[in-house]
Amino acid sequence: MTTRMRAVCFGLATSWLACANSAQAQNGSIVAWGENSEGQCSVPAPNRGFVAIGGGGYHSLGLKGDGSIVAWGRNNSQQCDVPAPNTGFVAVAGGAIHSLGAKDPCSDVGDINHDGTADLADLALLLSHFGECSSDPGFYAPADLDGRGCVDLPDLASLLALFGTICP
Ligand SMILES: [Ca+2]
Ligand SMILES: [Ca+2]
Repeated sequence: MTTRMRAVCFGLATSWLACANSAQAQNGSIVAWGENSEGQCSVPAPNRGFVAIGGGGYHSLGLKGDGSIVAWGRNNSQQCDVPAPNTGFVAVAGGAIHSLGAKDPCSDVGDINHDGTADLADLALLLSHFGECSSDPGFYAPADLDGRGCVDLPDLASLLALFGTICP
């Protein structure tokens, strides 16, 4: 998967508190520096696979190539608690104490591989990860359609119910 970084963002507008973010396009890692009072420059491991980033007041956001968002730093208003299901995101941004994520219009129709249709390829993908949970090393979040942490029967039922759906 290509992991070219698409954006460089900055933290809080007051420059003396700003935490600047940059990135290396090769492996999609994030390099952060500056004010780190809330851990906003301490990118969580594994620091790879990011395709876009966003900066909040004292928190930072990274969008991964699998469509999930990683958020870290100050979390006093739950700005780092990405709502479930943490999948299907295509863009991310940070406000002073809030966060924003834009979803792929196809993310809720069972199109796990983002090719525009919920079909056999998605079923094969789901079945190849069936039984995996978020604590498992090979866990593939996009196959966890309901975002409850495991690729299981509700996800399979959901995909079968949406089978054949073409994305808008
Ligand atoms: Ca598909
Ligand atoms: Ca699930």
